[in-house]
Amino acid sequence: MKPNLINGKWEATGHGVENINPSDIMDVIDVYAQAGRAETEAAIAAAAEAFPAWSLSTPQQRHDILHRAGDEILTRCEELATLLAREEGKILAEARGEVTRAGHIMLFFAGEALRQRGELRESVRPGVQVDVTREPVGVIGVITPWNFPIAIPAWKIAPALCHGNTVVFKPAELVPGCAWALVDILHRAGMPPGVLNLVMGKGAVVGQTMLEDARVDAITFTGSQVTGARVAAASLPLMRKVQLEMGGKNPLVVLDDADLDVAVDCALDGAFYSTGQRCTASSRLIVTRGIHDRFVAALAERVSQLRVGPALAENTQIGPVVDSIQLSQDIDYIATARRQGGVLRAGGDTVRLQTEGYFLQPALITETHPDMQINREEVFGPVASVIAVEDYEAALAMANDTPFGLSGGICTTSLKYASDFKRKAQVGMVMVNLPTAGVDYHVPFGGRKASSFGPREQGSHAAEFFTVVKTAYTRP
Ligand code: UN1
Repeated sequence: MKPNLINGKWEATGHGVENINPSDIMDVIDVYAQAGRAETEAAIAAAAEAFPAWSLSTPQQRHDILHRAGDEILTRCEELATLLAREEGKILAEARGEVTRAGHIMLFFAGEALRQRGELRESVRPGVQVDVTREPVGVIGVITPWNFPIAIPAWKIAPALCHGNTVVFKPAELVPGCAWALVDILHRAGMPPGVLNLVMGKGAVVGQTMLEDARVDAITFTGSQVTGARVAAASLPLMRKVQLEMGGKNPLVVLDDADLDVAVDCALDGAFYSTGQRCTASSRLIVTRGIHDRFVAALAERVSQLRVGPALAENTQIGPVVDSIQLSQDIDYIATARRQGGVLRAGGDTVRLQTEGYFLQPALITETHPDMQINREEVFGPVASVIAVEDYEAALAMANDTPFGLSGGICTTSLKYASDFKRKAQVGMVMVNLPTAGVDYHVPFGGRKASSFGPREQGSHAAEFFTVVKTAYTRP
């Protein structure tokens, strides 16, 4: 059984749960310890106790640990990618990309530890100096989703540690393998006891304990809107900082003047790669009339040719859906879309293979209206819908007609429309002639409206959440 890490010790307390491969449900990857309330409280206490010393550790010490961890992740890329593909279902090529991203994130924040910035200001009063510095926040609760099992934990834990905070990390129940590997790597890279704690287990137990404990100074969360709202509600009475990354219903606008091949490639990647299980997925394809039929025909052709298969098979393009609950949800969304008048132009059926897994042929649904369920709610699967519109103005209005605001894209050869869309799309990230998903690791990540709450993740902007500002006045 793989244990939890509490106060620098591996603790295999409580019972264990099996980690199952969604490409082959007979394949048990390993058994992982489940923390209860007592273990979670011990982890929080350890993080609180470790904070004063770690907050005063030198940038060199933090740099060296994160650098060693980044190097190890990159050196073990193939092995970690195999684990990721096996436990989450992302295909091997995508898993390699994600592991590499996690390694690069560690190295970026290793460097960031050495790039601490402050400001020296002249006071408005004579003889007084003012300096503005950033200090760590304290104990950070890190709650991560299953869809990026190593990259999202890396992009929350690395900045937390880099800026001098201590961490209590609760990974998603479906993907403890990558979480355990990441914590093991950081632990051996030299984390002092208590600075990084791993508590695998149920949201209702581990997550709930973290929410209730006032010693947790800040929580960074990626997951569903419902859980995000719970994190916010529990944190407000404690005046706790929160950073929430939740769903998306991301538009990809395709205009008449788009390069058809570019538009089809963007839609295929953005909507269906990673089995559509990305909060940045292009799930609403908003297409102007002049290109609509050509675009739909070309995309439907490509979608029906996508090779669905086991994540570890080298020629697979689309891996399985993560579990049976998600699969039946995806199927329900497709059925409701058809009942409400959508036309299933490609895919949408489950796929039987040699191994039993959660395989679904990606689905393209056309002739949809903006008020249909498929265009309002996040599916989080390989399902995309097409909405036909008259012109650019209608496309922009449609793109913004959603409670979400994470990413948005436009395919066009017009500088005028591209510039206008970049300015007016109500999203945190906007892409021109690129898929709405697949982001860089060194620049801010996040959205608006119901998609995100709190400061941005990633890059130098991560300091906003993982530090607090201090203004010091001195009369020498
Ligand atoms: C990406 O599109 O490269 O949960 C990353 C998610 C996002 C990460 C998307 N937080 O899907």
